Amino acid sequence: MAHWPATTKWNDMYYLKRVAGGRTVPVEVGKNYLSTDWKQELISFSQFLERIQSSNCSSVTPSYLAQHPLFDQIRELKEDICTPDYCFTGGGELRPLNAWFGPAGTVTPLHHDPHHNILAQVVGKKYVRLYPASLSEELYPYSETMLCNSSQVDLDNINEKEFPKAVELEFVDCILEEGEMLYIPPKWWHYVRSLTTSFSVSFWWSNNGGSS
Ligand SMILES: O=C(O)CCC(=O)C(=O)O
Repeated sequence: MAHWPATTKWNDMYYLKRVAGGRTVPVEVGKNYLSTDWKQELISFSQFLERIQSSNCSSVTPSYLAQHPLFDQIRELKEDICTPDYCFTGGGELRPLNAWFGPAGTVTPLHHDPHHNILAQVVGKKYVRLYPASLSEELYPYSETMLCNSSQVDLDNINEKEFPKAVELEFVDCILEEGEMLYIPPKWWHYVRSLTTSFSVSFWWSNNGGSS
């Protein structure tokens, strides 16, 4: 990623404000999308940048610009990104790129997606934990259709009585550092926590003719 213009430009809040400040974006507010206090708000990108700055110096619940196709909305930011060649393996289709931007402490709870994924870390760092797709039963997915790709297990506070099978499972984890990309295979469970202000881009693609 060293050649991406984003790696130098997106650390500069004034640049982000200049190219995107006046635009409206949806942000998630609350512990995470599975918690009862969770909601979405539409605010200007400038307001969001201010929230990131104040969130990093207080304990307020972080706002998270999560899984949003920001690059379809703001051409300048799209031009700062280079799609990795890996995304064209398999001959399938690249889906709209998603932005994941927020302060330290945002959490994307354990879930899986049907696509190949390269998660590219442009600004800051994140803790990422992965469990193989084969462990679905041990991770207690929700039964509701809307949430059936999410686990009921809260990795920050595992309820051992309710979810005993989740306790001793092996996993792989890493700290995804600025300038690094991580490949996440289809249906692999992943949990992500930002350790600093963090701006990532996810590239999702499918195999030719397949749903995964
Ligand atoms: O970075 C995050 O918070 C979550 C990323 C993710 O879930 C994804 O790329 O599919």
